[in-house]
Amino acid sequence: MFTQEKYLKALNFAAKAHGEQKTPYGVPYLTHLASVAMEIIHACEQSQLKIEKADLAITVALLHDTIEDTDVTYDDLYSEFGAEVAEAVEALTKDKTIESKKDQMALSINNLLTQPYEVQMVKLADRITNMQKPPESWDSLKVLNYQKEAKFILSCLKNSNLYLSKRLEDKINEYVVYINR
Ligand SMILES: [Mn+2]
Repeated sequence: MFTQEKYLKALNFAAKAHGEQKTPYGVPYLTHLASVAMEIIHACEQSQLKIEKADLAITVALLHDTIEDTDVTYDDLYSEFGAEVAEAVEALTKDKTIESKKDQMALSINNLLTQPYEVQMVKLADRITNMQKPPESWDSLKVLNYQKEAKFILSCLKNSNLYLSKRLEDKINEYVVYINR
């Protein structure tokens, strides 16, 4: 349903942009992007999303951290992938000039709510992917707050996709085992 050409264009762009960057688990950052894309591909199949919507969701999944974590700008994405993709990735980007992390997330969610469901889905898929075993360096409070934040994301974006909402709900429930470890 998704063309190889489009997938590879976004994957290669993300690979170059993230370069040597690693995940908190010490593996190349591309593994995070591939995991988010995997969640999105399953969701598109489960929900039988139209091909244009699936194309957008998968492209945005692969590019979703480029503005936030690399030198890539909105204009770069605009010229390579067009306005729809650039706006989607920008909405998925936290404004780090805002002091409080809570406000950064709230504003990003507000921006996402103006985006189509297939873009909101990427935020759910991102959090599903990030609800793995927390890094050893996190204390219980940080783990608890991460679970709370996931609940907030789910409550705001649950209408975007039933399958992903259920996936995230399950992940949030399973996460309890990490809170008092
Ligand atoms: Mn991410």
